[in-house]
Amino acid sequence: MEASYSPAAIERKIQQVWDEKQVFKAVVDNNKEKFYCLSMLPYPSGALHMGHVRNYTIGDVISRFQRMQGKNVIQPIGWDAFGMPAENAAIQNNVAPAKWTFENIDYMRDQLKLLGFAYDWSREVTTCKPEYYKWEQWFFTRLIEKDMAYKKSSFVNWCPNDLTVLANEQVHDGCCWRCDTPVVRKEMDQWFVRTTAYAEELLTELDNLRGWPEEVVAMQRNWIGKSKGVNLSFDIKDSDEQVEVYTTRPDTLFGVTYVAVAAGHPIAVEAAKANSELSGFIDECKTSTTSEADMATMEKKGCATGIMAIHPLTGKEVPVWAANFVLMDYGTGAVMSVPGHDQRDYEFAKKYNLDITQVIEPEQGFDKACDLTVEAFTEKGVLVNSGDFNGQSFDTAFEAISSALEKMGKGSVTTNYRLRDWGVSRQRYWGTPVPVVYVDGEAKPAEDFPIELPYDVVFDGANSPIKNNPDFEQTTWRGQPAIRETDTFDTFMESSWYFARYCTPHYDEGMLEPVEANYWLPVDQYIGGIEHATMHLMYARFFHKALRDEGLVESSEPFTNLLCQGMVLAETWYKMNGSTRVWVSPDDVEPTKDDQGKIISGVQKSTGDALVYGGIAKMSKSKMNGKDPQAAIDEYGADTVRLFSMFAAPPEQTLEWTESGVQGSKKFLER
Ligand code: ANZ
Repeated sequence: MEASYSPAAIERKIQQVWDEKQVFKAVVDNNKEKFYCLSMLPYPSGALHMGHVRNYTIGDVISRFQRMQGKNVIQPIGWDAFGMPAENAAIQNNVAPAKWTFENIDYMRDQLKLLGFAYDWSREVTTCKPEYYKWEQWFFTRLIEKDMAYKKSSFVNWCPNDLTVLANEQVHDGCCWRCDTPVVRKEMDQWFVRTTAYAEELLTELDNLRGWPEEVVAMQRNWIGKSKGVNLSFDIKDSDEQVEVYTTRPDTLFGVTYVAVAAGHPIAVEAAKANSELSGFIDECKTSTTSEADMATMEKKGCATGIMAIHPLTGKEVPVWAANFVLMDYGTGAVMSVPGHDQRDYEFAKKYNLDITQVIEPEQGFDKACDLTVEAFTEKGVLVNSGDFNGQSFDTAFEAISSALEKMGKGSVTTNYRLRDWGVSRQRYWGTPVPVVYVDGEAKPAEDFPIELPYDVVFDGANSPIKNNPDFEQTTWRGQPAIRETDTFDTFMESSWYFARYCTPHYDEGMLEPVEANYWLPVDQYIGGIEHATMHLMYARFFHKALRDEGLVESSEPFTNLLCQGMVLAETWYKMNGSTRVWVSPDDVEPTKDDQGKIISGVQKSTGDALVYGGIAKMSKSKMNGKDPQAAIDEYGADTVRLFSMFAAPPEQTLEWTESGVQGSKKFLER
């Protein structure tokens, strides 16, 4: 018999009774209104942090409230269990990623139970298990068959430290989001999912997401980046060829003084064959990063191609340059450069001594000065130096110039999206194997699922143990010898449909059982961090539409209401060691405050050293200011921790963790 009556022991006992009676087991009940409450699933990194505790407490409170309203509530939880930290831990500590992951899950599941969350544990989903990912593999082969997934060679962001490809979104200031290593460009074969096929629907349905924070909707809108412009072509002098450019400012056409093409553009590549300076420049561009954010700020560089283009309206000749700020995979990979009215073109023209012509003048009464000796004038205004179009406004000129071009067969109005197809190949081991085999080098969608990732592996440095491994690679396809794809999926694939699988977690005849899936979906309340505003939430919306078009779900959007909880903050303290800051845990500080309660200074309890107060910041390992939920539970009990996370701040706002606040919550409960 257990002799201890500690709060933790009591909570464990309660949870055990709940589990046995399956108190929170959600079943389809057509007599009741359903409510699907979901917190974003955790990555099993080792232990819960306060951000988890806050998110899950919010979800638990909402679920409880909805249950009290008489609704049939589903509140599931699971594990986003593939991903690189498991591999890095494996390399460092010599333990297989599977073992590391499953141990972490066991530990964190206990922590969740200790916190008393009313989950339906019978629906627990673990994404690294074949019974989960085999359906993702099956679905991917369906996408291939529908031409919604394809393979192509492309320049990718490559992290030389993690030995893997990164999505554009995973490159921050030219560096890897995980390890901060400068990212390089590399040409590789990659699998892509055609997210762009849904660009327009992803955009228009944002208008119906009234239960989402406006900020997230705006971020998604920018991410999709729809623009209306004109594709128009310049003839190439002494040739039958043309160069096509994409512009959103056809009104500035008379101000074009050069054409700039991406370093990878066929025109540049062709011209480089007889031009060593140009080929050197192209090589240089191949290795430097080109995330779109960097493009705006990096030093503009270029090289003349020696080719002349002919202006479609004036007939004047303008030089063609290869330039590092032109993206190969946006628009047509070429731009008409208008240095008078585009700042990038301006900087480039100044650097290489190219002409700058004014063709737009501020409208009367407009208060921004136009001085082309200082910078480009980028506002819309009235046309000048533009022949028959002088005096026209932006809208009139857009119409008039594009229809003039159209009549000549030299241009047409088009729509462009910034959204790119989603590159899903990763070169690491701990992920879902891409379900493709090669027969005589030709890619074929796999036919038997799952294609299992071997759990028992030995690591040799950072290289994936399934690469160059005959046991994994060699297989057959319809009786013929075949070679398996050894890339794995980006882990965002698993988190793009888990919310649907929770509805029918053990169904084995298909990816989803339609009656149950359609009863619960869409999720009524989704809760997660704002950092997922673009990637995860965009991919999940895309996936849901793809599931719909496969006939698996009826709804078009996965999440009706979205709550982005604020970050959990805490005080930071440090001392100086030479010129570096050494951060000290707030638990180890004796602060001195003035009579208003404002912190003036502090002393480190363990050493007696004087400390500097560093202000309030997001809890993080690097600043040593994270409060371990386990320690808080041991000290105050789970109820106090839950109460404090709900009452110290509204859910959307930041929450400052203070010991005095927590003690207040405890006193309240005791009373
Ligand atoms: C001439 C021009 C004049 C432009 C001007 C802007 C201002 P959004 O709105 O984001 O779609 N552009 C087109 N393709 C490009 C590429 N592959 N790489 C880099 N830049 C590219 O941006 C469209 C504008 O971005 C286009 O309009 C083009 O520059 C540039 F006063 O054309 B513009």
